[in-house]
Amino acid sequence: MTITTVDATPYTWPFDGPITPARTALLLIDWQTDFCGPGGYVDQMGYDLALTRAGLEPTARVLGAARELGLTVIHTREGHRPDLSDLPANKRWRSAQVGAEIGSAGPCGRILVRGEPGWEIVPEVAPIPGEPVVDKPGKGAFYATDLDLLLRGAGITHIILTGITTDVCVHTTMREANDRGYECLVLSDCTGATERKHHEAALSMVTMQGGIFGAVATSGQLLAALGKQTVTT
Ligand code: C5J
Repeated sequence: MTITTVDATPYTWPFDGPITPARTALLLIDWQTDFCGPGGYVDQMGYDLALTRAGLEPTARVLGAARELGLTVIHTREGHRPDLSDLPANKRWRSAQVGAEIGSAGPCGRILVRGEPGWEIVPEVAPIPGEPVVDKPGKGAFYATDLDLLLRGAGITHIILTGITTDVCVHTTMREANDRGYECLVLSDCTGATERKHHEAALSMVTMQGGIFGAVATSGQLLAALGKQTVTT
């Protein structure tokens, strides 16, 4: 099996030659019931869950390949302490305006509160023992977390991003990672947003100015580069 580069947009990823599994992490961002499950935060706001669930199946395939090849796998969860002491007042107020106040009781327990059923990662892409789970109070996975320490400690220089939502937590995390010098690839079919136009715009933004935040590819393009399947776009 040969591991090679990814036929990504706007450049062949990574910029510095074939993928090196020992230096590459797969990031699974906020695959929580609150963002893609019935009764969760996104559902309570009235969005179409099909859009945020669409990336689950391809992400599960990529996760399987990453585990087989020994890539570092890291999961994240957005959520707040039960006493809400880490919840900014404006974030709480805004969520209340759309009928899904963070910390209030919903069908999946208290919305976006750590330890509640809605905050859990969905079974399709659930972590297995040994895979770190980073809990974050904000949108970016680097802010107020030890993600950077985990990555640098493991010798990671390259990050492949999946998760939800494309335009919020995935984009913020990709920007944070890019500013820290990580070489990033986002998988277009392993993400999703509450509105399709925002998903598309977010991916398009990554590719501007020569790949201002990194590159975009499909899971099929990545799996082909990893020697795991023939390319499908
Ligand atoms: C949002 C997230 N969309 N995980 N969070 O509020 O993207």
